[in-house]
Amino acid sequence: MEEIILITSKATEMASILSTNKKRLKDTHGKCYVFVHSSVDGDCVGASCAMADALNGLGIDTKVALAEKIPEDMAFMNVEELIQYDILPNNSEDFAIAVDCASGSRMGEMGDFFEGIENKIIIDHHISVDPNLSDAWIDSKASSASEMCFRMLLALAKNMEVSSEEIISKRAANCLLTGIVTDTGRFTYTNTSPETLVASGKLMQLGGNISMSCYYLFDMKKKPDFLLSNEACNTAEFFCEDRVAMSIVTREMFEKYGADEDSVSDVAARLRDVDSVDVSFVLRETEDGKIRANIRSSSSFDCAAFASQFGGGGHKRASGFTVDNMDIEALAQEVRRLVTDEFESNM
Ligand SMILES: [Mn+2]
Repeated sequence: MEEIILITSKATEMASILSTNKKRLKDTHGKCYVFVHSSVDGDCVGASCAMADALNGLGIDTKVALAEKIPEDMAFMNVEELIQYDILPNNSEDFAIAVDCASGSRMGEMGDFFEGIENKIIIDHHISVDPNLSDAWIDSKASSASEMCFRMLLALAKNMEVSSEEIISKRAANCLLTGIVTDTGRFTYTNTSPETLVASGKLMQLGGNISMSCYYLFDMKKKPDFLLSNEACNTAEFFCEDRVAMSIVTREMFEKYGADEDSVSDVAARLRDVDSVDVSFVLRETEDGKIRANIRSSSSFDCAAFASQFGGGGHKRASGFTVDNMDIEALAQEVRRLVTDEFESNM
């Protein structure tokens, strides 16, 4: 049986770019910023905060640049001090690391700040930029950005001739494990590889706590959120011979229960799990007047390709998009039409 190797050549390349910049940042008093996508999730928060924690420990002044507050259910990660919410003027000495996304267009209000920094690396498991860019490590087979960041930090430890415990604190290990748990759906999605499990075992040894992450990110629900999630399931429509499910969640429904913005984040997966369903959609009106769509599939239906028609992206079995200036019923009608066409012609 082949030995499972976590430190690959790309992990090593990223680590060596970081060590080179460590010296430069120290000499010039530049700062390092870690950037993530908007509508944050456990993976991008976990990966970015673990990076900031580890790099600060190595003497690189690092913050996670975030335009939005992290959700309350991630408070257990205890990372507030690592986050900077202000957008600062660009300093030519700064260094940027994009994790779980590859360009400013995915970063909301932080996008221009990221694009304005010249020296940067990208660590991402979504395919959105040329994977051959020298300063990018794009691995669509990796379970999560957190798994990739863990492997990069192991390479960095090796490069600096220190132990992994010295670079990866208990908090960082817990952040990384939380990211892996999030993006693998607690190790149940097909992106869970032998490498993912070995990495997770090592992160447990470093202090990560799987059951805690699972409780806060998957199981714990506030009552208003639980009630809205149930209503979103109960009012879902099924079409294309029950192979498609769609739920529409309006502001009115949120207000009826006083439920949080992400209270329906589990609904797409619950609908997808119905045995006849190949693909599920949840459309919800956001607080800022947009419509957010989440798509999940259990079959060959390509969620990322579907989302790209609306300027979104993601993975084959899970994706999303956001639209502006559109009525939710009109969007639902458009989604019904497109998905019905696709089922009638290809599926
Ligand atoms: Mn991710």
